[in-house]
Amino acid sequence: MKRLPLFLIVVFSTCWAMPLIAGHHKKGTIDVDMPYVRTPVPGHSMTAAFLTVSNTGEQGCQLTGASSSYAKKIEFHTHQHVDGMMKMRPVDVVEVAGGSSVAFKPGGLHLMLFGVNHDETSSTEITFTTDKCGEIKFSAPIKSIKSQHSKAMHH
Ligand SMILES: [Cu+2]
Repeated sequence: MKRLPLFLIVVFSTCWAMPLIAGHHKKGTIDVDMPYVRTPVPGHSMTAAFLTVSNTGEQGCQLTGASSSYAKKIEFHTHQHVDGMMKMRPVDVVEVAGGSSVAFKPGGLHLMLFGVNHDETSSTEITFTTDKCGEIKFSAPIKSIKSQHSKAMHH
């Protein structure tokens, strides 16, 4: 029996370790906390997702895009007052400075999901692409706002 070339052994051991790394929310210096996707209003194919992105490293990172099997397209949006009205504006990149965090929350910065895949109903995986921090994959539950409100009222 021939010995395997060294590079093949390296490739195999890297593949073996991949699921362990992918199962964790943390990649490089970027952490994703409390992600969730708002259940779309019946009959609508658009919705929003919210989460907090933290950068525990010293170097700043830019989020350059987001994708998911749950949506055909995902954009970064922010809310702005324009002529006394709240309007959503697309944002190309989201800067997360070293040692800081950025909140995507209702009424502020959010992920806008277009062309929702109604087959996925309980959770989905979202991937961020970044300039210097690699790809960040995380799982987000799909939740209705109603259930959140009733939870909040118990407090
Ligand atoms: Cu929006």
